[in-house]
Amino acid sequence: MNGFENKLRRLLEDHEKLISRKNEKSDFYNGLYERYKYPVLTSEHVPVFWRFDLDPQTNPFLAERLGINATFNPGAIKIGDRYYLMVRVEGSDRKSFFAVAESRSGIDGFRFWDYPVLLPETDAPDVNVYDMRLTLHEDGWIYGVFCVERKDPDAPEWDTSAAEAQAGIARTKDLKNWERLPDLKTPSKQQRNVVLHPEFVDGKYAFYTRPQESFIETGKGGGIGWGLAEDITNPVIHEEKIIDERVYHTIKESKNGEGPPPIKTPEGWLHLAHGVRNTAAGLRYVLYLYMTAADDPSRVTFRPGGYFIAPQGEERVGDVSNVVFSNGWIPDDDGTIYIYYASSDTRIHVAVSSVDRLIDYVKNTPADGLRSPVCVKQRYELIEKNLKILTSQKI
Ligand code: M1P
Repeated sequence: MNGFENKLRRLLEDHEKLISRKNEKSDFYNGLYERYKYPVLTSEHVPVFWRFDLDPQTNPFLAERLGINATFNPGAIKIGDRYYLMVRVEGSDRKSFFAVAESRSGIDGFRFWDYPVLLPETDAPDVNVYDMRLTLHEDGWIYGVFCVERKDPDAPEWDTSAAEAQAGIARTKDLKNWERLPDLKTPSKQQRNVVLHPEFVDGKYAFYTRPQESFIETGKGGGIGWGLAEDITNPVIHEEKIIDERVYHTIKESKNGEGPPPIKTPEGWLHLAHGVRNTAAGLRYVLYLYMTAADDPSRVTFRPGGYFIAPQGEERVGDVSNVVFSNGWIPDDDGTIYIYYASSDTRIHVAVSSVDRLIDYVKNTPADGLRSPVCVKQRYELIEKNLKILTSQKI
């Protein structure tokens, strides 16, 4: 066997070992969810045949030809007994695209399908597409709502980084064949983190939005918005109202955004979102939960204070450090919830919880006190109660 074949065999064996590795619960404990030891997907999980030219005639050094930089921010859905992630795969050329990875367990064994998604375009060419939210809508379609980025047409010629973000929409029945619909039109100049609600509201398609004035900063805009569109094939939101605003000195002081589509529970709609604050070391992204009314998904009923998941250990480091972001979770028939979150725009993890635990969390976690003295009072109440318990039990 020559050197080329040896190297190729080694590459394929190492790759197979990685994707067939069993995941294990980590030692982390907070009673809310279990973290897992290994990321469910990294750039190394991407098939060897997406990266290398395997022909010794055209690639005698078996060199990587099309590198992969990261796998992150997946949409998620369960169909039959399989768990699917719609992964944001970013090439070493910085362009993102979507690819489906499939698993039988939801916590490990995710394998990419042979080809990434071939996403049709509108008349305005896509420059970059990312962060698809998958919604199984009651109209029978699976919708993918994602961010589509193009150069800002209002930017001066010399400014080669000014971008405009809008919500792209496509739909499918099988995650393979996609129909592209027009981009969502809203009163805002830019949109990111747009999510389609799974049910009709007043007979209309309901969207969570995130209006923003510029590409990075939300400016005077921001907050998680809400709007209705009559026709999904010509999606226009005329009125956008903010249902979860940015708040001074909280985890969502700079900006926030809806995560995956909310989950319907007996107590209302359970929402996962990200909150962003600024620090001397740059922006810090964490995840938080909130709940809205069963009969009105735009009316917030519970707003637990603080974050639900924050980056830890290796999660804190990556292309955009100190970030956790989620746009995919899967509620299983037995009440288990698989929360897929990416760390530092680099890799994908899973945290496992349940509907019951998350309802308990949103209902019983005190709301943010907004001021230190109020927060100390909250903690005093907890300590006093606990000391009585500990003393009486003589623990
Ligand atoms: O880099 C962190 C995240 O930044 C953006 O989120 P937001 O629009 O809330 O700032 C997104 O581009 C997201 O993909 C990215 O993970």
